[in-house]
Amino acid sequence: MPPKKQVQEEKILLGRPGNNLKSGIVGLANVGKSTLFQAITKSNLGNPANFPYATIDPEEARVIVPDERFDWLCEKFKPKSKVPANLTVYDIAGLTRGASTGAGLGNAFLSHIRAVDAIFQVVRCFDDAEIIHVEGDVNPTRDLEIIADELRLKDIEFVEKALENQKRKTRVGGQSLEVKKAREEEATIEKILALLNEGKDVRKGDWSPKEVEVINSLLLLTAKPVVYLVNLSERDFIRKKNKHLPKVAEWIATHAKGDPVIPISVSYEERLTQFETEEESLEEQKRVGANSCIPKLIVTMRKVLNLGSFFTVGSDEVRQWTIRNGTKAPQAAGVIHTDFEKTFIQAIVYNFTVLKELGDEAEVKAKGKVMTKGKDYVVEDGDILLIKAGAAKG
Ligand SMILES: Nc1nc2c(ncn2[C@@H]2O[C@H](COP(=O)(O)OP(=O)(O)OP(=O)(O)O)[C@@H](O)[C@H]2O)c(=O)[nH]1
Ligand SMILES: *[C@@H]1O[C@H](CO)[C@@H](O)[C@H](O)[C@H]1NC(C)=O
Ligand SMILES: *[C@@H]1O[C@H](CO)[C@@H](O)[C@H](O)[C@H]1NC(C)=O
Ligand SMILES: *[C@@H]1O[C@H](CO)[C@@H](O)[C@H](O)[C@H]1NC(C)=O
Ligand SMILES: *[C@@H]1O[C@H](CO)[C@@H](O)[C@H](O)[C@H]1NC(C)=O
Repeated sequence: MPPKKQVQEEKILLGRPGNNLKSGIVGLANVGKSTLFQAITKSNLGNPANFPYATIDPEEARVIVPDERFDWLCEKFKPKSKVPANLTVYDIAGLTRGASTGAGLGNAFLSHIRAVDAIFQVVRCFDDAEIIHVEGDVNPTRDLEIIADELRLKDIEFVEKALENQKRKTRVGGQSLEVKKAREEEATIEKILALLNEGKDVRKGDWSPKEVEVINSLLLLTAKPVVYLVNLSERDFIRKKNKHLPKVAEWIATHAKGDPVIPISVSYEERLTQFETEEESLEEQKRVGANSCIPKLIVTMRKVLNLGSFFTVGSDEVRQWTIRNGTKAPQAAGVIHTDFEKTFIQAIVYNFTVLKELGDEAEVKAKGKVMTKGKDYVVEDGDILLIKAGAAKG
């Protein structure tokens, strides 16, 4: 039997479009968020010797995205200027139970989460009598539950309001296109509400592209991707063992299947930032037999945000650019310069894998691996591009 013809629907990603996406560190009060944030900004990714950026303000940092391909390209082209990709990280104040109804920093806190595109959720798996836990004792699954509930309750409140507004639009009746569309949207909003009321997060739902558009317009908290960071003692981190970890893994498998979980020791990371040089820090990591998690955390965040990279190379500049998965050549060109999107002519493309394999650009050309692509080309992670664009119209 021949395969059924399928209408190829354009895939739409949950979340804000664009490439300048932001992540925020979230957790209950006193789980080590600010300490982690400091460790990130003081690490060689947040405070690199050769690049002119670091912490933007006390709550916002721009961190380099570590990428061996970029390092290799810089080594190869020895450019005057090297521009790596970056990720923005926010330190968001601690959440307390009841935030959705205004407790603690309440709504201010939740609006900070609304402003980021993805969440690092810090979970405390560390017993320390000296540090007072807001809920009395260390119980990571209860903490996970509290945060999940608060975010979901806030979404429910928001979606209920949206539904009310939508009903005002459909109440007029009739068969106009506008009303039909409003009715479809209303059905989607009801579906979202039902899912939330079942105790599920919006990002775990199965949505059509049209539904995704409605979800994206609502800026829901539980639609944002999450990377779980489990804060361990240095000792547990190094021996890769902690009595709470299996329960945490189980909770995440049940409530947030597929979301990445990264064990981290905030105090170890902080200690590593206290070395004068990167070499000394690396030596210490080698000595104790455990690597810093900060590079992994940044790379994982990029992945859950569906961000990939293309490169532009040359003796003047090697630069890593950020695009969302599925971006076509003209939009990728638009990341380099807004005008290029409109005046795009073609992209000259080869990729990192081919370059590394063949050794240099001349060889890539000689082997016929350089391609010319038009406006429908979907840029792949690792592509090396040269954009041809016309003169900007005045
Ligand atoms: N001894 C010790 N104390 C730490 C360590 N990490 C954090 N603390 C202490 O734990 C408390 C809370 O740490 P923070 O990183 O500020 O916690 P937070 O999650 O940002 O808390 P919020 O202020 O609610 O955002 C502070 O008193 C820190 O000094 C650590 O590695 N060792
Ligand atoms: C950081 O990355 C964003 C895109 O993700 C880009 O627009 C911005 O120019 C970059 N900043 C620096 C300083 O490289
Ligand atoms: C996070 O874990 C570290 C151990 O890595 C611990 O020293 C610190 O106290 C923890 N933070 C809090 C506030 O629990
Ligand atoms: C982009 O998405 C496609 C299909 O969804 C997937 O196969 C591919 O690995 C993704 N690429 C990146 C860089 O995430
Ligand atoms: C790189 O390009 C070659 C052809 O030039 C292609 O076969 C290969 O799949 C590409 N690799 C990636 C990772 O895009």
